[in-house]
Amino acid sequence: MTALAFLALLFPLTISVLAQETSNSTNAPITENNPIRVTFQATLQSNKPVQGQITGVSNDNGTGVNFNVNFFSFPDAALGPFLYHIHQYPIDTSGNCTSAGGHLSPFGRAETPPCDPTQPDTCQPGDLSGKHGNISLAGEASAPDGSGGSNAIAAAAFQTTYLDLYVSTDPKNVAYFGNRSVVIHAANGTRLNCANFTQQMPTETFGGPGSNNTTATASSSPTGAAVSSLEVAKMQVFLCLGALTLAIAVGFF
Ligand SMILES: *[C@@H]1O[C@H](CO)[C@@H](O)[C@H](O)[C@H]1NC(C)=O
Ligand SMILES: *[C@@H]1O[C@H](CO)[C@@H](O)[C@H](O)[C@H]1NC(C)=O
Ligand SMILES: *[C@@H]1O[C@H](CO)[C@@H](O)[C@H](O)[C@H]1NC(C)=O
Ligand SMILES: *[C@@H]1O[C@H](CO)[C@@H](O)[C@H](O)[C@H]1NC(C)=O
Ligand SMILES: *[C@@H]1O[C@H](CO)[C@@H](O)[C@H](O)[C@H]1NC(C)=O
Ligand SMILES: *[C@@H]1O[C@H](CO)[C@@H](O)[C@H](O)[C@H]1NC(C)=O
Ligand SMILES: *[C@@H]1O[C@H](CO)[C@@H](O)[C@H](O)[C@H]1NC(C)=O
Ligand SMILES: *[C@@H]1O[C@H](CO)[C@@H](O)[C@H](O)[C@H]1NC(C)=O
Ligand SMILES: *[C@@H]1O[C@H](CO)[C@@H](O)[C@H](O)[C@H]1NC(C)=O
Ligand SMILES: [Cu+2]
Repeated sequence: MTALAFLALLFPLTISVLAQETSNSTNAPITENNPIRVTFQATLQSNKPVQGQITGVSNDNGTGVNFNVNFFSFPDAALGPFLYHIHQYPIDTSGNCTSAGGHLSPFGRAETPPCDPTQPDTCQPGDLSGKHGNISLAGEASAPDGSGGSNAIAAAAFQTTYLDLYVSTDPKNVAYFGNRSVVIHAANGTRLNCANFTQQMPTETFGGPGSNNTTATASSSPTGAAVSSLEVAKMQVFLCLGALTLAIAVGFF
């Protein structure tokens, strides 16, 4: 009797331990040493419901990415609360949001259980609305993680800013989002609209090319974006040397 009760108690415990052991999911680390002020923006497609854009700029100290979210022209508040995520793949040329694949989740975190915003490192890095709040047009959206985000809901517009510590602007980081996409969903999961993230040149206020100050451009040059003429010159010299070596080798043998 007691043994049976004991076993009955033990059984679900064993299952849960087993489940934890077979899951490869690890918590997301805070991203550090992101190349600073590198900006990626995704602008929703004009021929689909919901308009606007989301912009991610790596933080000035290299830790995490500051997001500015600006969505409007929602079809119907009743289809909400709306969700949005960074998805794994870019959008295909036809704009079909299915092509985005699943959420950016480089550490094996599955869709369930739902993200607990008080433990954002346990969430999928791409689950931005899970970590920073759903889009509810009925009232003020919350920033449940206390990330200091400010939320203001106009009639049918959603605007928020927050620092996300788990995605990266560094292409060498598995949580890099610069070559991926954003998808906005109705509450039932339907993909309403989506867009590729594309890299933006640093703005004038950041002393980038817009400020016509070449000194500043060099220091804030985004990784892999522009190859300087010096770099091109170096490459040409390298190629010439290579050709020369080849010519000598062919001549000799
Ligand atoms: C765990 O990792 C193994 C080997 O890397 C893989 O075959 C398996 O599919 C992973 N399981 C989950 C739940 O991700
Ligand atoms: C970087 O700045 C953010 C606030 O913008 C702060 O939360 C974080 O702790 C800082 N990280 C480091 C390593 O200083
Ligand atoms: C998204 O990016 C991919 C890869 O760069 C490109 O092939 C595709 O056309 C883009 N999709 C849209 C809708 O712009
Ligand atoms: C988008 O792609 C999915 C999967 O390939 C397909 O089932 C669906 O019909 C496509 N939607 C459109 C509008 O082409
Ligand atoms: C995006 O970049 C990451 C990091 O460099 C890479 O692992 C991933 O394969 C890339 N994804 C696509 C769709 O190009
Ligand atoms: C966000 O919306 C989803 C889908 O409607 C829901 O499952 C989830 O509980 C909501 N999260 C919060 C914090 O309201
Ligand atoms: C979700 O809602 C949309 C809009 O009302 C509807 O067209 C679609 O069929 C629904 N999808 C599911 C899976 O319920
Ligand atoms: C570019 O530099 C010139 C000379 O320093 C200055 O007069 C001009 O206002 C600058 N333009 C911009 C867009 O900053
Ligand atoms: C250009 O930017 C650099 C670095 O921010 C600064 O030191 C320099 O004074 C600037 N030059 C001009 C002409 O504004
Ligand atoms: Cu999504």
